[in-house]
Amino acid sequence: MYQGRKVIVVLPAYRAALTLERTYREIPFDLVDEVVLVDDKSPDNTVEVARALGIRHIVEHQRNRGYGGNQKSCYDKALELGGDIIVMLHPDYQYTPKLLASMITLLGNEVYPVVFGSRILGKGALKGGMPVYKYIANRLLTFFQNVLMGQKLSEYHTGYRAYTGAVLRSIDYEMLSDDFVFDNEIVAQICWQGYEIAEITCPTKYFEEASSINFSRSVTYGLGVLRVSLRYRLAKWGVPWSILKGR
Ligand SMILES: Nc1nc2c(ncn2[C@@H]2O[C@H](COP(=O)(O)OP(=O)(O)O)[C@@H](O)[C@H]2O)c(=O)[nH]1
Ligand SMILES: [Mg+2]
Repeated sequence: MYQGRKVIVVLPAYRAALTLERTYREIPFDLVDEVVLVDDKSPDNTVEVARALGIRHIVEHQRNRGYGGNQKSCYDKALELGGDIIVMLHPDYQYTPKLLASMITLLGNEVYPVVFGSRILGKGALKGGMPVYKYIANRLLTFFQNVLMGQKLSEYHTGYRAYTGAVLRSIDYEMLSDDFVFDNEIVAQICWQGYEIAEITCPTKYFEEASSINFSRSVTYGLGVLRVSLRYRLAKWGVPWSILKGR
């Protein structure tokens, strides 16, 4: 609990057996009430590791639905458990759980309803091993999207995000893609509702065991980001886009 609010960390998992334990052990359980792990039909023993760690809320997908589909199950479960502050933490240890307290505090004190851990604020992205092509694409896509959506984010592509339960209850995330572009479409829903997104500086970590979107799926994702930005701008000019209607 924080300031009387129920705090839930959701872990979207796929092939996370090698990194789940060190991610889980750094979660601040003085603040975090529940942990939800959704396994996306991992071919490794991710679920066994989760059980051995004593994670109480484990949801197992019967088929691999993808990163977006995984998140939908994460948020459904977190809202079902009455989450007021919901933080998505990738179980591949690419994002440090040590920033959870700062993200929870920002939401818990009602300063902002959404907060992202930005790998672009500060100078760590390339030093942390982000491939150069991803870094350049990140910068260009972010610039393009800021212009078209009238926003001023340092990046749209981080996987480290925290939302209040109220925000997630007000947007219809079920209708979004099951693929990686889910992370970009949900930003469009949030901005359309007028919620402000805070950003905190977050270290970048790329290493052997960590999972990372490959080149061809990055291209699909990048094209998806361009589509989201253009549809959002068109919606501002009156061309309706179904995902933008609230719940
Ligand atoms: N690659 C992949 N990751 C998935 C899938 N379902 C859930 N995930 C989880 O989604 C998160 C993001 O995926 P990842 O490959 O790490 O992409 P990254 O954001 O480029 O590092 C990780 O925590 C994965 O475990 C899936 O079908 N494929
Ligand atoms: Mg990753």
